[in-house]
Amino acid sequence: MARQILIAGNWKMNKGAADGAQLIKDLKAQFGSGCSCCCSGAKKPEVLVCPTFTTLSAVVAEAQGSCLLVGAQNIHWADQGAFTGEISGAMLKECGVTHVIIGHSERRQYFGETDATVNQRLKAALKNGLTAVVCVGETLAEREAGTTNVVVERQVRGALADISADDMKKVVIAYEPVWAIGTGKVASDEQAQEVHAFIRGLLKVMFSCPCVADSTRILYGGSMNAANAAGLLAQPDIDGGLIGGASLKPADFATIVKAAA
Ligand code: 3PY
Repeated sequence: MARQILIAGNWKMNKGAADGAQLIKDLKAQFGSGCSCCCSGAKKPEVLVCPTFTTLSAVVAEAQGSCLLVGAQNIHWADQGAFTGEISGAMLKECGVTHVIIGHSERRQYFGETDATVNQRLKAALKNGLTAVVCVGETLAEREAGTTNVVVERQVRGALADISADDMKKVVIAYEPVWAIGTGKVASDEQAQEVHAFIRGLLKVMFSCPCVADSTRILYGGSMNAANAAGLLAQPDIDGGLIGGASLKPADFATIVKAAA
């Protein structure tokens, strides 16, 4: 099954509203009017940018009329209430976002995110009609101990607990080996493909409908950049990328999008 490629930029805690809007202007200039590099031709990668909460509205406004999609980097499971520092799905929708990243390893590592909270956040995203990019990935110690598949399986099963085959239409999985995040180290094409194929096989086991495994997009994340994107994106089970630092550089991000087209 042909899966539409998704190239997603995770801006992390970078770019305030003015800088974020400027980055969108620069991206539009890279893509040409109407984002021709990603909106024309037979293959049309989706392009998503995920700024900080306070930058969302400015970026949504600047992205209007272009092919750029806008997402957030987190969502709380409650609709409202005493959850200092959190944000609800309704609030994100009010800003005009359509996507949200959930369970990034930085959230798991620094903010106590667990498989259970990832699952709660995912349910909130789906309830609010948002497409979720759910992140999984092993640490270096786990890889060296030979437990990559065990860890990734636990994370995927935990994140997707009680999620139906129908819900999966709005779920994207991002495999991001923790040892490749912010380190400049990248999984080889083969290492990445191996885990992606494992995740797809797992989805086959988890969902009785085979179309779930065939149609769910699995992105690679972790130091994907303009130089290594083409090799990674050529792998049969890699359906796009979740890009950190390179998504802040318009020319590099555009190169990655072009590599996917
Ligand atoms: C990275 O590429 O470093 C990322 O964390 C993408 O989410």
